[in-house]
Amino acid sequence: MPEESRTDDGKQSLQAAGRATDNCILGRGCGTGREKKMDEIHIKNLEIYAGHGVYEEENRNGQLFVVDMILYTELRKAGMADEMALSTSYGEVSRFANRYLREHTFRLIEAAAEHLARELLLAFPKVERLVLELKKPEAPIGLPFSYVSVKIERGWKTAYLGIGSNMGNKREFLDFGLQEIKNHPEIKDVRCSDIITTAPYGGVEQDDFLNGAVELKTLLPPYELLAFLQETEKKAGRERKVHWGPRTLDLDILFYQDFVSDDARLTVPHPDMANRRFVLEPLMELCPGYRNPVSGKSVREMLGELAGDSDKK
Ligand code: A4P
Ligand code: MG
Repeated sequence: MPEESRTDDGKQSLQAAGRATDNCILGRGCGTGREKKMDEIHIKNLEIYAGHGVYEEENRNGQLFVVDMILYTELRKAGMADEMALSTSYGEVSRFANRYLREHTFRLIEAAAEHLARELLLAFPKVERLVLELKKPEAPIGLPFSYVSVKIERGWKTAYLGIGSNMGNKREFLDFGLQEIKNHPEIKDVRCSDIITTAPYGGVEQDDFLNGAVELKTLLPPYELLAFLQETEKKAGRERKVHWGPRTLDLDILFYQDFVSDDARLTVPHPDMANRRFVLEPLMELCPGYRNPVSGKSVREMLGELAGDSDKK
């Protein structure tokens, strides 16, 4: 893959992006790629009696666990309307956590916290992310201490994918890929651009492509999202014979929130996107104001710079 280009003024541009208006056509905050400042609901020292531990008697007898949570969400509408349905009930969250930790048994508090955070994020859709601390004040250590704990932050991340096909029934392969994405339990709010027919880019002589872009929210970290997409490509009969060659289904991660990685296994943002009309045009439909966290340029700016130019070969 080509080396990505970093600009010195990337950081400054990102600050400017924070002031830019949200161009997302859904108006749900996917406009710039930066994590939004959110309101918070706090739950402190919630006491739950449950059976997590590596020793069998801990599982059998149970002990006290104490949970602290910060739920990041929007509270403005609920605050203005004084309406519970517009917020997330701290009572329901507390009872959910109590039930979940009592009904399941984990050896590690790491596992108990990880699974509880996931289940809370799936069950309470207004919560964008949360910080969860799980304390174990009666851990069998044999020394005086007040508690041991793990503290994790988890949440929904917005990602953009490029999808493409230029073999067989291209439309069916794209529909299959999209359906797999929609069916994943840790992916939601999936939106696809129009699908366009594009001439092959990159010098390999091959059939025309169908291309599009997909917006989604996911609980999967970047490498887990990549693994799922590669698995989906495989299910669609994808074989890797020629670099940049024909494929039944290609699923690339273009952006993952403001995550940056130049690892060959996962390069994000996609390093060549600024040269690819077949990537930028579908993205323009979904998120014109989204800023590349490396170059600081928005999708609209990248496409503007490509205008007149055909895809650079
Ligand atoms: N990889 C690194 N970063 C990523 C990322 N952000 N998303 C790694 C997905 N994969 C990423 O990919 C090769 C390796 O890239 C993987 O092992 C993965 O870990 P691949 O899908 O096996 O091979 P590829 O797709 O042939 O290579 P590459 O470099 O990803 O090519 P692109 O960028 O997918 O371009 N012309 C038109 N009109 N439309 C197209 O869609 N696509 C390509 C391929 C060429 N010409 C095209 C189109
Ligand atoms: Mg690819």
